[in-house]
Amino acid sequence: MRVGVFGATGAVGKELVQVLGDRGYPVTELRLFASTRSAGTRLPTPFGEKTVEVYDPASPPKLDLALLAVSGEWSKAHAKELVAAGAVVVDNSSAFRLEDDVPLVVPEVNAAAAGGARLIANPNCTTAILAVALAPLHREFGLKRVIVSTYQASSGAGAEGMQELEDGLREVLANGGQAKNAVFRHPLPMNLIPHIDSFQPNGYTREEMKVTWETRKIMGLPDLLISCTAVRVPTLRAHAEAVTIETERPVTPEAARAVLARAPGVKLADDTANAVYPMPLTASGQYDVEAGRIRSNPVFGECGLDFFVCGDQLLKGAALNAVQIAEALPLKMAA
Ligand code: 2RA
Repeated sequence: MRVGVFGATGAVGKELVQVLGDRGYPVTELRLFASTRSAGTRLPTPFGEKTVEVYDPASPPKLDLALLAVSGEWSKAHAKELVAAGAVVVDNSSAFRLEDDVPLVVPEVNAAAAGGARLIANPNCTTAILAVALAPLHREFGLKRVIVSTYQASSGAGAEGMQELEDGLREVLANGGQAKNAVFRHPLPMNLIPHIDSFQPNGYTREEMKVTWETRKIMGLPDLLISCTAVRVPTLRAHAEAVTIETERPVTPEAARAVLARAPGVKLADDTANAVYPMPLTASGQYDVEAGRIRSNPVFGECGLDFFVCGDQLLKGAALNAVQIAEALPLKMAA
């Protein structure tokens, strides 16, 4: 496959290249695209050293697969051009996620939705991490209500967000006072920020509403009652989520554990006697989403369950999911 990675120098772009290599994706030619600032940079990749190029809309490259880790505006402007030039496009941005004719895919949940589509949307990281654990529970017990609180790492704001956290921590530890902030709305070190993306008229942030809108679409449950509080926390690259569900049918922690233990993409981390539970430190760098702290929720009685999940935001939340989508497609090399 002739593969192009767009936004190749960003946090997700770099992971895309690495995941393609790690999973042995059949790449015959890899092209890296980024902004003019990075043009000409030579980057080591699992497919040899590559030179970063600038995309020219006047002559789109001949690709079989284009993986986009760029802004929504860029995707809106150029994704369909790439499709017209012969590529299947997997887009990480929010540009097309809610369009009826664009599948929004988490392969463990709805791989078939990709069908023969030539433009496929990759969900928001928080949604993808949640969906791999919610879907098997829904299949077994039926979901009625879902309440989520997130603990989202700095990587959700890209390489700049991670850098701002690292610089800020160093500054605060060395000199005290407050860290500077430009990427985040407030300093992140020693802080939590319950504000990710813009506030909506209903009082939720767009990040919170993405969890609602996208989970409904991926799971094919347009009326699912689901609410989210999204919080940025000073961790580097794994998002954690505390989840409460009310189910249609009775659920026990043992039964939920058994379901999650065999769910693809999930790793059970639920041994409280030995202090084993999902954490950013253990989930970072892993493909699977950790699930644990599974217990009955007394508010919803025999149909109530609480649990905690944690997944690498740059992998299952972005690059890994995009490559899994590509793997699930019936892709053929263009002539
Ligand atoms: C965040 N979900 O964590 C966003 C990134 N896609 O900021």
